[in-house]
Amino acid sequence: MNYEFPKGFLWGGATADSQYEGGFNEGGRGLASTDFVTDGSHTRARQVTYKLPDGTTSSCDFKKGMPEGAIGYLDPNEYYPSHQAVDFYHRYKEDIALMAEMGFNIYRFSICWTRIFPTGLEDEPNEAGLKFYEDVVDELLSHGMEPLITICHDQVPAYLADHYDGWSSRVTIEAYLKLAKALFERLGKKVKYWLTFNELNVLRGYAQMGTHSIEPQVHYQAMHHVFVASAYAVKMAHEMMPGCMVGTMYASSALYPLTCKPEDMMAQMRTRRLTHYYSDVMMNGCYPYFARMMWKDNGFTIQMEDDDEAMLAAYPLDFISISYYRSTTVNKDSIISPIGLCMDTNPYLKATPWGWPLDPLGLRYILNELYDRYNKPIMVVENGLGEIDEFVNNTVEDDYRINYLSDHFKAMHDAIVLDGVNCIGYTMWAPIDLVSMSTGEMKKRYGFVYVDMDDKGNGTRNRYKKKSFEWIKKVYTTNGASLSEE
Ligand code: BGP
Repeated sequence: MNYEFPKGFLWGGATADSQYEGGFNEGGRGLASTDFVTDGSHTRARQVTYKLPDGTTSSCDFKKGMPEGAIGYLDPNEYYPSHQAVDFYHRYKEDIALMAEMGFNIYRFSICWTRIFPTGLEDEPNEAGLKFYEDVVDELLSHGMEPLITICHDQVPAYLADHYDGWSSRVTIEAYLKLAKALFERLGKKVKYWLTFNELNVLRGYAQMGTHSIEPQVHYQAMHHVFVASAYAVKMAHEMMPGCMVGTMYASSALYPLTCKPEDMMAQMRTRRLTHYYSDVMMNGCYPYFARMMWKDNGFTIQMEDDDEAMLAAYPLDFISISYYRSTTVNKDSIISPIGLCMDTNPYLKATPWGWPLDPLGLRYILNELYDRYNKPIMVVENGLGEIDEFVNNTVEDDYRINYLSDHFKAMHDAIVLDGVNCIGYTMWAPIDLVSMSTGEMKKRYGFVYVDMDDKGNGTRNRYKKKSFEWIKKVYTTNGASLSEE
């Protein structure tokens, strides 16, 4: 089989500021909600630490809410991985050179909101923050790489979370649009591809949404504000940067019924709708009919302003982007979170040490499912294998990573070439080892490049090429053709 991809296919990697960048108190940067999130482990969830109005301190799961009036708090006895992360802030030139060496023609990174607006409410952007990202963009362009920018990756300025309850408030819409405008003004001539949000369908709680409550009523109202903010950002982007492409990213595990029992099929359909809820609004420009049924059945009231629905209709996204790591099963007795998440495994599939089922064909499945539904270009902007690497003789023999990616690339190729899906690019998560989002661990590694750092942030943070480095270089520089020999 010839696995060469269509000419012009974009190949690269993806990272997020809170897991990669560090420099949390440099360049005038303000505190972000993610700066209060501690490390975790297989058994202990990551915690966000906070202070109550009476001065006492406590913590809770980072995806949960925290008591009303509580504010983010840095405990000197805790380790907060976002503060230094793996130090892209000081090492971006070295990292971008490594990416170029691997043959990337695109690199996806996210903006730390509080580098540009330290509280979210300033009238003018922070020059040092804008300059940092402009330097990153210039460095990419000098190596022939397209920047793909995620405007907001799972965070809000801590000030907006503490004083306005984050996305519960329309103040956060205004603050977000100020951020978008500052970025479009400064980088618009150099950057064509933009994502308004990351994994928007699974955002939750204080760390990601800035909300103190995770009650579904609060969540769905906050999400309405996110949808509206995204629509206004699309409008602004089209006006300020003609020819640009704006998308949003959705966490897109394939979802299978556990059996063909009609009850399991119904459970699959119902659960799937809770995910499509988010992408339908932004791709089709209106809430799907089942959204209104869901609000009614649960007694939710979504407050809208007069123009909101017209904005959603007028400014749908130009393309859809997804993360794909795993598939999931569901049955009539599955526990489904209020936002539609189900994490059941699959008896036919092996899983990673973190229990994520390995399912390359699921990528072909989801690409078809989304292209059938929206018929707009798709980009896979996250996919990769989190594994425990053994660092020996300054390298890692990571054949498991090569096998995982090879299988997923072939499935993506088949979706494009055999099924006709218009998938235009792929950015692998994460080309250089960084901190895990779900656990805050360093030992859950994804990269082609090993970073000398442990779960508590100890280490030189020096970079070392793994075996997969040369392999990916061959895949990317032959536009997939080298896969034909495997
Ligand atoms: C997605 C996030 C990323 C990233 C990835 C891998 O949910 O968008 O930020 O971290 O998952 O997950 P983890 O780091 O938990 O292994």
